[in-house]
Amino acid sequence: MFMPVGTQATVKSLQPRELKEIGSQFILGNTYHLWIRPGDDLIAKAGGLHKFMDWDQAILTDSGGFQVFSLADSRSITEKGVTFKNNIDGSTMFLSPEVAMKIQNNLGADIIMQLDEAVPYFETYDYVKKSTERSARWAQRALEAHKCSKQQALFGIVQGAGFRKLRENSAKDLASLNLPGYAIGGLSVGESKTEMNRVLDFTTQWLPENKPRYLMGVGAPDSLFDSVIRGIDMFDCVLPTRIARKGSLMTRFGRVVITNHKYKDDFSQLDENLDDYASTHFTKAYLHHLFNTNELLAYNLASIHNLRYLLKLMEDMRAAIENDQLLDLKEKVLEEYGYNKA
Ligand code: PRF
Repeated sequence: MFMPVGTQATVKSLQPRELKEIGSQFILGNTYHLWIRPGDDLIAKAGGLHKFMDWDQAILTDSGGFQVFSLADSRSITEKGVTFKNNIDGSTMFLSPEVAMKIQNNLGADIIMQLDEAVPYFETYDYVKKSTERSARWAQRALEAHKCSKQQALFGIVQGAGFRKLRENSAKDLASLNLPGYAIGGLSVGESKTEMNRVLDFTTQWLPENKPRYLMGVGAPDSLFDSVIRGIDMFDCVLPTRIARKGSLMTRFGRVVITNHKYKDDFSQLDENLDDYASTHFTKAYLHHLFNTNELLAYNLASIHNLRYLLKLMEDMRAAIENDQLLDLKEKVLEEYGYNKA
């Protein structure tokens, strides 16, 4: 499955009912951002994140571990946790495995993530080893802090960058905690696709087969196929909604940059093969016009379209798996999308 990203308790420009209509069963929220604004206490007071944002399907919240990576210039890490300089008002904030659990217990998501450090891919072996072992200890602490609340499934996050032995140790450490699911982190952070596949090739074997495996931050069609083939079940990514807001549409025949002049008077549907509201009601010329005049509806329609493209792709993959036709589907979809062109 693919989870649209709703960092700030909203998938940018979409109403929850629109998300439901395109078949989204899960969305992803973010501990760090919701902790800063509006605060997890406020969301608890509102009755939890589902109620606050009126989303009656499932939610997964990420732990803040990605911000340890992306806000590297304004944070410091010790065994205890991570001190951040709040990027909104400059104040100092402390996030530990226990605090990340408390925040996520308050938010009330269905799946919650341990605090980890998403390690930069090209760090030295010594640093990655130190960081990955610390993340495994943080998983243990998260589990202890979480024991009182069995409603929420706690997932651990495998790190270890490109080092086989460190990935193996990390996966085995987490597997020994008998968690309900496992994520693979620290990928899609600047390494090549070949590198990512190489790491997946040796990492998934250490994770239990009967528990979901979640590859964090991946959403390009070719990577989705490559990862599902290697045993991954769940994904999230800002890609479809982020590129949508820049006017880039994911379609059966590849990316359509709708701001391109050639779409000015193209009255064909956004995508003849998709069944969502945006694709079935509007022409390329209309969306081109909306982007050209900076109209807000542009973001909504393009985002609905791209998310539906990916959710449908996952539906097709699930059906293909049932029929043992995943490799055929991969070849057809990627060929049409234009990946195999020299
Ligand atoms: N850790 C956490 N969130 C993440 C990642 C990670 O490694 C990634 C890496 N692609 C995306 N989101 N906690």
